[in-house]
Amino acid sequence: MKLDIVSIFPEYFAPLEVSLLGKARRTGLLDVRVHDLRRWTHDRHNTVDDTPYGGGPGMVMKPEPWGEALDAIAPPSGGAVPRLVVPTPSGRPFTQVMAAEFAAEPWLLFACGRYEGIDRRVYDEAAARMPVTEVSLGDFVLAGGEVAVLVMIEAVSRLVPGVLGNTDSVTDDSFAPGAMESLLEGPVFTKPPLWRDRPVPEILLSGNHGAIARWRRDQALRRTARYRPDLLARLDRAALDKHDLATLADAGFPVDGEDMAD
Ligand code: 6GU
Repeated sequence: MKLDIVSIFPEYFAPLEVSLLGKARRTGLLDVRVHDLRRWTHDRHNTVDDTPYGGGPGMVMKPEPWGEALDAIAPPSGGAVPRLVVPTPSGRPFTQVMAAEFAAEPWLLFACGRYEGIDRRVYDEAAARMPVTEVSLGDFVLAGGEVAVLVMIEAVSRLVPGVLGNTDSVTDDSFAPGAMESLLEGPVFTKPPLWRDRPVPEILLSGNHGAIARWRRDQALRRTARYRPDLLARLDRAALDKHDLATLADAGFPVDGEDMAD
């Protein structure tokens, strides 16, 4: 998978040399290129921003350097086109589903805005020749898109086949498609079985895999009820058995039975 990143702070991306992602780059699974936007400026001060038309606070990123950057990285006459991903608090929410969709793409181009954002015409022109997705990490404001891009690249890369050592370690994740789709993962334990007078839950030592799966699902349901009641509303009722319904009712979130009319 090809990943291009354009930023006025290329140093932000040093962590992509480390750990899982560093290894995936060295083995050729990920081809990451970081570009300094100022390379596509032509004035003495390498200006990338200007005051907003219509007034208001802050500065807006000028269209010219961005236009040249996108043309250089993804030439208009070239065959393949990347998906342009722009981090912004006013974008669509980034989710595990979106991460999986991005992981299936051959080429992503991340455009890191700073200040109040990038001149809108850059998006409009890019959208005429490549897919463009504006993405938000949540309801808070970062000073720039760089850290958001690091977050997205980590979430996407671990879904690229071969990047994680153990391929099934993603299937139990919170938000993983399947049984955990709308559930938060519960607690985990390892040796020793007794630590500072605190035992590991006995069921996990029982060797009864059915009972362990049931216990883990209960923990996930309870944790989701506590921290993310909004996710419970998304649970597929048909996928809830009697035990799930009892667990949720006990956690204070009774779910209507199928016999109840909506
Ligand atoms: Cl993706 N970018 C910025 N600058 N701020 C954010 C964000 C992204 N997501 C939440 N806040």
